Amino acid sequence: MSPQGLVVPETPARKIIPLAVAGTAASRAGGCGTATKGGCGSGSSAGLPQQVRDRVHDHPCYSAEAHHHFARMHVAVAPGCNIQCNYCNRKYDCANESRPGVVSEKLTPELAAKKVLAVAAQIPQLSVVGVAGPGDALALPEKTFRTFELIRKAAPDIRLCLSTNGLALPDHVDRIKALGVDHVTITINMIDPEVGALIYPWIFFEHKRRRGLEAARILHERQMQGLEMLVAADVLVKVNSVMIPGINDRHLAEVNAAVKSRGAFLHNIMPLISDPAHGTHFGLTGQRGPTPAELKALQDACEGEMQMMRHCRQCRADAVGMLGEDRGAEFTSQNIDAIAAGVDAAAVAESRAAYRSFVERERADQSDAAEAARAQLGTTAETRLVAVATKGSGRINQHFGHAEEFQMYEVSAAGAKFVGHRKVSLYCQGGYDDDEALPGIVEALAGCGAVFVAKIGHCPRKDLAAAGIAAVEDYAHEYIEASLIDWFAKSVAGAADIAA
Ligand code: CLF
Ligand code: SF4
Repeated sequence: MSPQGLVVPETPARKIIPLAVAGTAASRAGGCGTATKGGCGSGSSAGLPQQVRDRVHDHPCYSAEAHHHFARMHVAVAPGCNIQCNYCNRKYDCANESRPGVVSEKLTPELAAKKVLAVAAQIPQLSVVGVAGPGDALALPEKTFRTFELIRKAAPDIRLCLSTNGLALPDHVDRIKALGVDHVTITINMIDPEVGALIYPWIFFEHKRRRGLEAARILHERQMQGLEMLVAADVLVKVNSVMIPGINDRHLAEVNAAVKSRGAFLHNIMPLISDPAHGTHFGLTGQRGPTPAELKALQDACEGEMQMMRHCRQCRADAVGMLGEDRGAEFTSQNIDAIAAGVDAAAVAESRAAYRSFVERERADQSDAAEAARAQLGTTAETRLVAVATKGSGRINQHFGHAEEFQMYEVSAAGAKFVGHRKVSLYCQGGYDDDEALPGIVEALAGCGAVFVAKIGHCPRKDLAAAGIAAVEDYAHEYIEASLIDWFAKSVAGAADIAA
């Protein structure tokens, strides 16, 4: 049964799952959430101790699988910063954890807590609230901590998350732990101060502005100290690194090894976003960001050292909703009061719990389906890169024309592995300029053997085919992983319609 008030995906009879397996899944309804039998790709929690799995199971950033089902929100309570990054313009959000582009509406801790209740009442998928800017969460820590206190009281089951540049971190680890903040992100772009001096023109530390090598050395030491203290306190640490070609791209493998050896849980290497319009030092001096291929090559090279996050959407400091969507505009300081008025916090918490139970069953079923599909796979050395149009829930449930991004999977004898996403312009624009967007979308999907969609029109299907990309509608509304594996098994056997 679906949680009250929640629209859950339809579950059409699957063509690819033996009945006996579906029965097994049903009998595990409400089970312990062992949803990762492997194959989920980056961020998979397979192989982790159960206690750690439980802590990342519903965190959309710490678990690639969870990001299909759970939402996050950021509360923009931290306006100030204690360092300067060359990719940041203070007019915009902190680029460590959010995309520069639009200034967030700053909130007081009280308003932030109210906003969490308002959002939770409308988005039962909400599992985590983070403070990620628009400056640094620990530059003015009292606002951040007061916010966490209020949220903890109002919605104790929601996870708390914090993102910081790390400079002030060693001073606050005890408080972070005491407040029950179980997930902390540190942005670490270098371990060599020579590299750091090219990224950070100054820091403000112990009442003094420091520059150059001295600044980078202090920042590095504080980041490593903070990371070690968090790990010792049993807080899960994710490290974000901004990949800056020519500056730290070759250096990030060393960063990866250094943070892994200190116990970081997950590494998220993000592309530099650089645009002269943002007015940043890098934007104005023509520093480019990495290409998707360069980013993937670095992530691949670092994989194996530790878990790599590949599903980051570089969201805003006031982002709300599933990763890849932003419903922040629905919740402004003007309407939060009205939405929050009359919200019954206990009923909302019940609705979240019901949604979690539903997702548990769904994830177990998806996992069993993928396992059953994998049984068809032989020992082929072939791989296929494919794109999927999805609105979430781990299903192929979006029309080609409605997709603003495609999730990318690499399918091989090992299963279907999530390897990232590609953003595109919306194809379906109500009949206006539809065709103009198409060449860009086809280009963005270059290298894919197929694109899986809930539906697609004749015109884009034809253009994709001309580019060697098969449009596949056969698995509409079915599970992504099981469908891709099934398609791959058939395509390797020569039975599927592959244009490549
Ligand atoms: Fe927010 Fe960051 Fe927590 Fe996630 S985001 S504070 S860990 S709840 Fe996630 Fe957004 Fe990427 Fe950050 S997709 S930018 S990694
Ligand atoms: Fe900007 Fe964030 Fe860097 Fe501070 S830490 S300068 S807010 S990108």
